Amino acid sequence: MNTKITELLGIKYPIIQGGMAWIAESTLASAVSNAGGLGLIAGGSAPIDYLREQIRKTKENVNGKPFGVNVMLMSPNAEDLAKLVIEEKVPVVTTGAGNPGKFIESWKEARIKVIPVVPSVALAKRMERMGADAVVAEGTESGGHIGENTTMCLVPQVVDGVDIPVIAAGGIADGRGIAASIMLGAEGVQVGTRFLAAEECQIHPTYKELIVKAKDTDSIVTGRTTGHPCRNVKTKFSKQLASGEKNGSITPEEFEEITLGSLRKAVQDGNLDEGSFLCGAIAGMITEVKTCKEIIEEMFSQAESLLNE
Ligand code: TUI
Repeated sequence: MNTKITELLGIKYPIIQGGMAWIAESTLASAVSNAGGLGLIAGGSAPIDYLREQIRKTKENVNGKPFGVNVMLMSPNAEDLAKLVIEEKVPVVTTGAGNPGKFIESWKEARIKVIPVVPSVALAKRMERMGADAVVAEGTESGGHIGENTTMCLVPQVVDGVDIPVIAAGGIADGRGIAASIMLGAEGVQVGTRFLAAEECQIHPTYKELIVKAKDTDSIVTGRTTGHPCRNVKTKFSKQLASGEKNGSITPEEFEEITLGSLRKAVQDGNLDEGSFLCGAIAGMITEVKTCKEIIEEMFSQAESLLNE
């Protein structure tokens, strides 16, 4: 499938992997890039030396194929990572959880393709004016930190609002989601949750099992009281957080304290009592662990037959 995104990024399939903090490291990123998509290393709030090593490992693994780094703008390391991607000549940068405006000029000077993730038309327009090459329009179906608008409503409005290519994200895990995104005017998709259940994804087995066993109603949003809503798998822990926020027994400050480090506890320890297992609302549709190559090829073979009907 050739689109403006395959052309812009020099990839076979118009699919980029979500920049999942603590999760998206060189093994997953390399597998996605080697399968013809764009694999990403997530900066999250990881130390710079660790990220430099992950970038170098990925370069070795992908044999000249493109890959990217996601800069999470709320991280205290965002400034240092913004410099590191230039030093390391990373081909593509995506950003999340903020406005990357102040970094765009230096990234463009370094010939980096810049693709901010946006939750609104206003921010998409601002990013276009500042020189972004494309945007990811991410609906509230996504995992992790989310905006309010849905993929179905947000994507066509962003498509109408900007001239740069738009990548759809949030709730996409099979070929139907890709075909629908193309119908909404997107030139590609960003997929996170489906890759949680990839063989190459290095998360704790308990995390993968939660994704594979999830039903349609098994995601829940916590953190609304803090201003940073986050979609996760429904567990006893996340349900207690959500109900504590609702009835006022957990203050926003207490919420921040309880959830500090909770993503690491999920990803590395599979800790069901204190871990935040971030996932998108589409987790219920995912029932099998497969390789990235199988996932991507199946998604596009289904999408192409639907689009050619
Ligand atoms: O960033 C994400 N998803 C994430 S980041 C993350 S780590 C984190 N954990 C807890 C709280 C906050 C972060 C886990 N998942 N997706 C992209 C995304 N970007 N979603 C929403 C936004 C966003 C929000 C506001 C982008 C820009 C923005 O701009 C506000 C402004 O400054 O104009």
